[in-house]
Amino acid sequence: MIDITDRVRNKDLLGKIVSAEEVANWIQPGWTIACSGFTASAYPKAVPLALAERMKKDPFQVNIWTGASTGPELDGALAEVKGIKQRLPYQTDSKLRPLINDGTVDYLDLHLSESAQLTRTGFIKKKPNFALVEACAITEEGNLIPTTSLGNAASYVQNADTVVVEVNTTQPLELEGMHDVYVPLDPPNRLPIPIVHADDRIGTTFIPCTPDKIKYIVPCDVKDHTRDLSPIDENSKKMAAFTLEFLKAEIKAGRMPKGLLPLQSGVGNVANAVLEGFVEGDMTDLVVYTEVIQDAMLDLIDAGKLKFASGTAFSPSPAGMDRFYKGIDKYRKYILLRPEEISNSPEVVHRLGVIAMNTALEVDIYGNINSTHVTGTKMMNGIGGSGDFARNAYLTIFYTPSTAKGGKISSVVPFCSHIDHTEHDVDVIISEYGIADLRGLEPRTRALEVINKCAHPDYRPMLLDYYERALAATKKAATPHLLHEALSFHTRFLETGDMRKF
Ligand code: 0RQ
Repeated sequence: MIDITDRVRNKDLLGKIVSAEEVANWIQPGWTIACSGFTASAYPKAVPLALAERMKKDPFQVNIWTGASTGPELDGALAEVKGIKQRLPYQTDSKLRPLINDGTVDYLDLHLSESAQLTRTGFIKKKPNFALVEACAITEEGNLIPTTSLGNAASYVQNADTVVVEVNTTQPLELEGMHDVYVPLDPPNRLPIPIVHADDRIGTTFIPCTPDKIKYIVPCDVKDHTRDLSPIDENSKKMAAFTLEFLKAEIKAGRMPKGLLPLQSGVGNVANAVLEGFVEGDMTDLVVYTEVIQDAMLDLIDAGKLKFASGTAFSPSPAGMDRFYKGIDKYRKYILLRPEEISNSPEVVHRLGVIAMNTALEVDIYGNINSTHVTGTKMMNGIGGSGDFARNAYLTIFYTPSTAKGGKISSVVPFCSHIDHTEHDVDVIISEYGIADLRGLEPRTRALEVINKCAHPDYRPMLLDYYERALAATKKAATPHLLHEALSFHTRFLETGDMRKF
């Protein structure tokens, strides 16, 4: 067995070290397991892999709560054996997604800032059967030193009577000190979260726990399964260039300080391109208040342009992870990981005046956003933190390439087939064709701005035709729509396989 004795600093706990198989055999059908992990960082690996092996011979299901998406050793392995019944609050797994869309998995798609409170206060289930948490080490007092993300781990440990710890020897002990763990009290006792700058520390460097809560300790030497970065595509480069141009104009207009306001960016191609744009750009003293810290933040630190990055997960590519571990003494001065309830806190996002930059599946001509459901019914990933930031940010930007599926789908439509973020929360929409700045515009002007600036030229005539007919039919109503026809772009695609055919 992997030797973790030096990482279990409370020697009375050494007798609780068992194999992952022993924990997997103890788990009962129908149990709820509240896991650490946010993106492919700091999720438990050894126990889920052993559980999936057991489920191959002895099929049953459990409920899995996490911080957000996880890696293949958890979501992927359990999805493969149809071992998940309930899943919350976010996922991105290609094996899990079809099971959510065929009724096998009950998926609760939650605002990430709210997921800990919903589980802590018993709205979803009184208590999980146990919390399963990856740690670097266990202290003398039984506290847990987290690894590459915090997610909901601290709340899950607080709420559970029983805790199983995976001590991961691939996670360097130098991670100790990079976390700031603060779990708010629940109403009516909640106090203001005292963060006024992205680098403020308000909590502990460990997840509070006690030796008696810890039932089992499992050694693990499986690395975080983070993903390689895909090369930045042309559309993303164009959207990144529009963003930089737009933000420079905001500085010039006196609406933002020279070093901007704290940045939040989603994950994926556009987010990477935008952050890489900052590496090339001339803005300095940048601050990040986000969920996921990615490769580009290391580039920004090395370029001397980033003052500080606060997030809940450190989730770079495998090469970025190696680079981080090699330079950890330097990078740790710039990076802090918080529970997602704090990294995504509406209160803090609002106070700091964050610039929120997230990607949509589709946008409609009035500025509503669909981030989650393909043609209105099939779950893609989930809302994640996009709503936490979009609703509360100082400036809310959504990105979308103008088309999807090789041009057969327009990502600018008359009416979104599902709405995650309403027009009231959206300031700016950017596609590879341009920037629709919707601030201060009433809906009829917004429609023309979105169509003319962001839609693909192939689809502009159809969208203008829809808008003009809606305007006439409603006698210039505040938000003109032909309701019977509003989703016609989607039904065209479903019937003919191409929105341009009807
Ligand atoms: O499908 O892979 O089958 O081809 O959607 O689209 O263009 O690869 O974009 O990877 O940036 O993901 C909104 C899903 C975008 C993501 C979403 C199809 C397209 C492709 C993916 P294929 P791309 P991205 C912080 C913030 C919500 C959570 C969030 C997301 C697939 O950004 O999950 O913002 N956001 N979190 O073909 C039908 C359309 C489509 C479409 C794209 N209009 N109709 N299919 N696709 N547009 C992170 C966290 O919260 C952790």
